[in-house]
Amino acid sequence: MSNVKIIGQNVPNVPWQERPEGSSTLPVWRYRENPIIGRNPLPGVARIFNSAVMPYGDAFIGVFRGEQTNGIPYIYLGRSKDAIHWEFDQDKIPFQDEDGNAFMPEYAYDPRLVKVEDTYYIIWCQDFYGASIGMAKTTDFQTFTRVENPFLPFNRNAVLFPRKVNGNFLMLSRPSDSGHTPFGDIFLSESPDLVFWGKHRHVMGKNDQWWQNLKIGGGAAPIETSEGWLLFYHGVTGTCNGYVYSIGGAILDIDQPSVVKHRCSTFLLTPEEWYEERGFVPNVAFPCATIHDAASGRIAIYYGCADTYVGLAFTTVDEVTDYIKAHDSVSDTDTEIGKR
Ligand code: BMA
Repeated sequence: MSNVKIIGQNVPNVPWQERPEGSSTLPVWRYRENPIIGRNPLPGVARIFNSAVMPYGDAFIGVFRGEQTNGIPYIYLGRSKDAIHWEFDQDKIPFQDEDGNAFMPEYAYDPRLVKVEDTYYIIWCQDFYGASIGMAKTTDFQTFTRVENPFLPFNRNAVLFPRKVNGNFLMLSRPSDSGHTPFGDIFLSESPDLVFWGKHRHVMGKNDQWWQNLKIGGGAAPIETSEGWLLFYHGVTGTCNGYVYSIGGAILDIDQPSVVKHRCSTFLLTPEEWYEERGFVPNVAFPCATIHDAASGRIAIYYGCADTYVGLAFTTVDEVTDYIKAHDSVSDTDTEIGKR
C-alpha cells in the first residue's frame, strides 16, 4: 500500500469504525449504526439530508438541509461532540446582508461548509431567477453575512476549495437547469475576492460508465493530499424508475485542479441499504462533506440518503487513492485545459 498523506489538520476524534469482515471490495464502508440522522429531527422539520459538517474547536459543527413540514428546505445549524449525534438549532440560520439587514432566501438547500483561512463559508442552492448558488460567511457561527451570488443562474452543487490556489479562491460548480436537471458536468471557477468569478474551466463530465452517464456534481470539499485534490462527487444514471445517485472519486492536479489526474471507473458507494433505497427520493447517495485526520489518514464521508437521512461512511486516504488509481478511467475530456 502506498503512503499518501492528507495535508491538513489532525482530527484525532474523527468518527471511525474499522472495515467490517467480508465487506465488499470497494474502498468505502458504511457506519454500522446508519443513518445518523432520522426522520422528524426537530419541530417543523420532516427530514435532514445533504448536509455538511466540520471540526470546530475540539468538537464539530455543521450546516444541515432541513426540509420543513411545508416542504421548503432551509439551512439549520447543528453541533456535535462526536460528529455522530447532532443537536440542531430550532430556527433556521438567520442570514444578514453586508449592511446588517436580515436576509432569508426563498429556499436554501444542499449546503456545503468550508473554512478558508480564518473564515467559514456556507455555499448552497437558492432562488435567483431559478436555481443558483448562494453564499455566506461567518467567523463565529453567530453572525452569518451573505455575500454576492457567485454565478448566474442556473447552477447547483457548488463547493469551495479549502485554500486558495495560485492566490485565488477556487469553486467547483455544476451549471444546471431549474428542475431535475438531466445533464451536467463539473466546472471550476476562480476569484481573487469572492465577488468577481472567472477563468472558468471544465473539470470533468458524465461519461460512458453507466453509473455516471447522465450527470455528475461536485460533492464534498476537495481534500488536499500528497497525490492531489481528492474529490468525492456524485454520479447519476437514469432508469425507468428515476435517477440513481452514487458516490464517485477523482484526484485533481494540486496546482491546476481543472486537470483530472485520476478518475475512478467504478462507484465507491451506491444505494444498497434500506435508508439509501427507501425515502422521499429513493436511490440517492449524495456526498456533501468529509471529516479527515491528517495523522491517521482516516476519512469520514457524510452523505445524504434518499433525500431523507444522513449517512456516514469511512475510508482511508491510502485505500481510496490506491483504488482510484487501480481503476483509473481518466479520459482526454477530463484533462483538456485548452477549451474555453
Ligand atoms: C438534486 C438535488 C439534490 C437531491 C437530488 C435527488 O437535483 O435536488 O438535493 O438530493 O436531486 O433528489
